[in-house]
Amino acid sequence: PYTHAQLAEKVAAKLTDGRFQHCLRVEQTSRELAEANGVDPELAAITGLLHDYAKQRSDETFIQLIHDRGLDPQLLSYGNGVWHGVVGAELIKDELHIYNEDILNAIRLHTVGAPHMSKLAQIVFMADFIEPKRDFPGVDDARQATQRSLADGVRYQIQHTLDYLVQKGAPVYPQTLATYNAWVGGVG
Ligand code: DGI
Ligand code: FE
Ligand code: FE
Ligand code: FE
Repeated sequence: PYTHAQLAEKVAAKLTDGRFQHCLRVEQTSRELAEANGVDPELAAITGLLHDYAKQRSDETFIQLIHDRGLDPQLLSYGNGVWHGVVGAELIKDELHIYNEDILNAIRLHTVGAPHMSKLAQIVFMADFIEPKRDFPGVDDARQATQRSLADGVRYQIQHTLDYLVQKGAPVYPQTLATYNAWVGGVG
């Protein structure tokens, strides 16, 4: 297994400096949320560090992986926003030799969420949304909700994300809608 410094070096090599700094902030926020919520802080830190590892790969890379790994063909109708997590986990296995399914699942769903999310997955989902440099209308409400409970934070974020996608007229990945229905809509 790689040391933290080795992993950070591998992440940095695949990202712009700005995106790498975001990963370091998500790492730290994940560590703090883990401490507050009874999750292994080191596991959360590693997952936060790696969450956007695949963010800056080409569309062609993701399209090829969706075909080669037999992933959900509906993915082809979306783009980097959905792919870098759901498909990006394949690159973390291939290139970093990390096969811990708790880590991989949290990364797979860090953008779209899921009806059922582990505490680790909720932590990284929220850390990505509220890390210290995030600045959008509502971010302080999101931080407060997350302090109340991870579940309050998840509800806040998925409602915000669905609202944002609808305002833009962007296509909503079915799992994003399923997350909304499960956490906000009161279905299931
Ligand atoms: O990778 P980050 O920028 O740190 O943040 P992220 O992984 O949470 O979000 C990446 C993008 O994905 C964001 O611009 C919103 C977008 N997104 C999330 N759910 C959906 C989506 N885009 C589409 N088209 N459909 C979705 O369901
Ligand atoms: Fe991301
Ligand atoms: Fe996110
Ligand atoms: Fe991110």
